[in-house]
Amino acid sequence: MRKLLVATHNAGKVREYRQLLADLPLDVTYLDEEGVDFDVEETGKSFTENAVQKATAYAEATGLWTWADDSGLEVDALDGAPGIRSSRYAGPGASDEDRYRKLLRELDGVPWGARTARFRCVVAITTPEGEVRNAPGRCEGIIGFEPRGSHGFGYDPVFFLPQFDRTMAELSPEVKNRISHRARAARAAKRLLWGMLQEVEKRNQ
Ligand code: ITT
Repeated sequence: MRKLLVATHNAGKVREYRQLLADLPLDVTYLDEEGVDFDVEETGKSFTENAVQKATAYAEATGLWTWADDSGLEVDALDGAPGIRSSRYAGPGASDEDRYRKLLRELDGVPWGARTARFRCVVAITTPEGEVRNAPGRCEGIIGFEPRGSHGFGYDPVFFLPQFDRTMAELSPEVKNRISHRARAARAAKRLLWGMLQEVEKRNQ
């Protein structure tokens, strides 16, 4: 079976993609499993540029079909910050909790109605031949006043979803994987991937 490298070092993402890609006719593998231990610097100005940069670099290095994403949180009251800097928001070596605590401090005094935010994700897929496709996904919510819940990762404990009356970290993994920015981007990207695989089959016939 053809291998698909999911190019991330984030254990939370690995867990979610294992579930989301389980039904593909592909052998899904990860950077650690492949012994790939270098990092790709994210120098792009958008989630799309960074996702394409990651997918391309790891496909070139490994010769495998590669799936990479870039994701983050945009907070309206902070003009879209932390945005593409979401993983670096509290500096190097910071934990998920350091990052969401910093976010809560920055939003101190901002009322409920002005705490609107969204998670964004772009998935990029590249082939070793250099073909590239990408798909976006987003999920709207509100930054709560305090963390709640223990599922998920990253900013999930402070990302409140009014339609569920729960934070993302209070949702079961199954529900998060249906409604999240990553799930939406992944569903669209899976369709693109099917198309790419079928094109290759046709060319090889
Ligand atoms: P890779 O680059 O190795 O994939 P990363 O953690 O650096 O891992 P990103 O560059 O995509 O990933 O940064 C995303 C950051 O945004 C991540 O550190 C989280 O803090 C946050 N984030 C992304 N998706 C999230 C989600 O589903 N729930 C909570 N926080 C999320």
